[in-house]
Amino acid sequence: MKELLQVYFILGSNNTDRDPLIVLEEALQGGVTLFQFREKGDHALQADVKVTLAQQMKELCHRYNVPFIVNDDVSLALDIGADGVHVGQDDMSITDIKKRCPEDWIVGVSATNQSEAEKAVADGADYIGVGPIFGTNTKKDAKRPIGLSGVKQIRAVAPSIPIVAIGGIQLTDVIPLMKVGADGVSIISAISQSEKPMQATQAFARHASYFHQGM
Ligand code: 3NM
Repeated sequence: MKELLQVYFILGSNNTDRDPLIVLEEALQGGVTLFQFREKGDHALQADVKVTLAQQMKELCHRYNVPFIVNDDVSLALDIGADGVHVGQDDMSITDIKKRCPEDWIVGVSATNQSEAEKAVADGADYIGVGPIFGTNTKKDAKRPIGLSGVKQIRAVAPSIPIVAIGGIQLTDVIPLMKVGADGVSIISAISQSEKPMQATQAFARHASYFHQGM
């Protein structure tokens, strides 16, 4: 799981001005390790159009042997045969998801503080998304940034759960975040808004693996 979190790309149709399938494919070519479909916020697609895009993205990820995770929408994830879900604190509980989902599903949850992280561990989450680390324009209702010290504090109470850091992350943040206990980074705009998503992803992958190889 920790290796899958190294370059965790998240994308919805409104995170790019280009065709999201092309952006996703370029990122996959650059070395995305795990992908999350997150169709939320202004102009988010609904109903059939959302399902179709999700299906196309899943097929694309599978062509590159990258697991495909759905944000929040457990029914959609089950319907289209996704590899897991990521939920927030206000969504379906990990316990309820685990009752409904295939055994090999990846189930992740967001955690902003130590108590949310401890609960995620107790509930059996496969990983936690810790953040927001920095300010972000991508999520309008993001909480107050917790910085590197927030990751360090969460790592102290949850020593073994896989942690992916999220929120405003740029390339130069990767190694500092891994030094304080993150196993990987979750990125939207630094890849989706890049003029060259493949090269941007390659750079994230290089920084993450550089750290893993013992620097
Ligand atoms: N969740 P970017 S921050 C989707 O704190 C999301 O849980 C967050 O986008 C959290 O890489 C965030 O463009 C936005 O900042 C991440």
